[in-house]
Amino acid sequence: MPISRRSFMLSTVGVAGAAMIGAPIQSAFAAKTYRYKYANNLPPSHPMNLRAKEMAKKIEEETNGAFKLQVFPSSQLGSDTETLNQLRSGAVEFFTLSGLILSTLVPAAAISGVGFAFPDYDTVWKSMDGELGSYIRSEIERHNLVVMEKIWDNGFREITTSNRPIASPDDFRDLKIRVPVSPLWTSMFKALQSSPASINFNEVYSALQTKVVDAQENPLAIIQTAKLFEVQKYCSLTNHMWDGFWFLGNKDAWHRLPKEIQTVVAKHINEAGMQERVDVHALNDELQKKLTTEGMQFNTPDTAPIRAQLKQAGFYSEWKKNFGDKAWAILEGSVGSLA
Ligand code: X2X
Repeated sequence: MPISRRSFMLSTVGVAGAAMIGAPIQSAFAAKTYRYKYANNLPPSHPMNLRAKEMAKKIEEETNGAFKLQVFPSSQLGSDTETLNQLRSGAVEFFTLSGLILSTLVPAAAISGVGFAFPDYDTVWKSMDGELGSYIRSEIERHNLVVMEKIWDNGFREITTSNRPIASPDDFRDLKIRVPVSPLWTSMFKALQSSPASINFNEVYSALQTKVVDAQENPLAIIQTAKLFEVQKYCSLTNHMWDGFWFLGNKDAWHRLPKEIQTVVAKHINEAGMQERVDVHALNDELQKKLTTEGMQFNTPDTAPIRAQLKQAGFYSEWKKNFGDKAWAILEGSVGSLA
């Protein structure tokens, strides 16, 4: 770095200002108080919100109260579709959103959700903290949003239903399944010959309860914390897709913050994300037992014929075309050959 702010200050403020130099960060923080909103779609008890609350406290402490982050869980400010609009307009400053739903604005962001792309968590983090993640982040930035470096974990997704376990490709046929609002999700379940319905997460519980749909798919941490086990009977461990939440920021709101505050905020958001990954992974590993005592019946289908059905239906070739050769090469370079 040629001339840092601090050395610039040192060279210009002279002796009179030297007393301030020991605490340049505090003085920058004291100038103004920033109150920002962070919205997400998950229940308060999900690790995302537990870690976010901790993180907000640490940021406020480290900025001497200059930055206050208020966390709004459970889609309190609106559905994902609405909150994405609020983020773009600046009504909400931060929002965590699945890359697949974000793809309604940033098409490339869906690429991490290609069916069965990731064999395990090691591959997920190597890819998302590596070349694949940086490619997606650069696409997000091109659409005038700020995105933090570390993606937060949602997890590997499993299928729950009220009427039958999913054991073979035939069980997908005509299944009325809720999917998030995202072309890739709809396309994948159509390729499996289901009848997918696009529904925002804040309406999933009631859609299942009133039998608008018979099925949904989510990681166990969500099936537990959102109490979906109350309105679903079977859980089939398909791991058909890994999903994560990009921590997004409104660009103007971000650039209004002094550099010193940006640094503290980004540091704690990324650290909280790393801890949330550990929490979610542990929960997804241990929740099967608990959900069984809640009455859910589990099965583990062979996924090879399900993948074969996706291939045969042209799912991979269609999405390779949609994402383009360059993006697809980054994906396959990260996870191995898909089609
Ligand atoms: O909507 C969902 O199913 C959820 C909570 O997993 C996402 O945000 C993608």
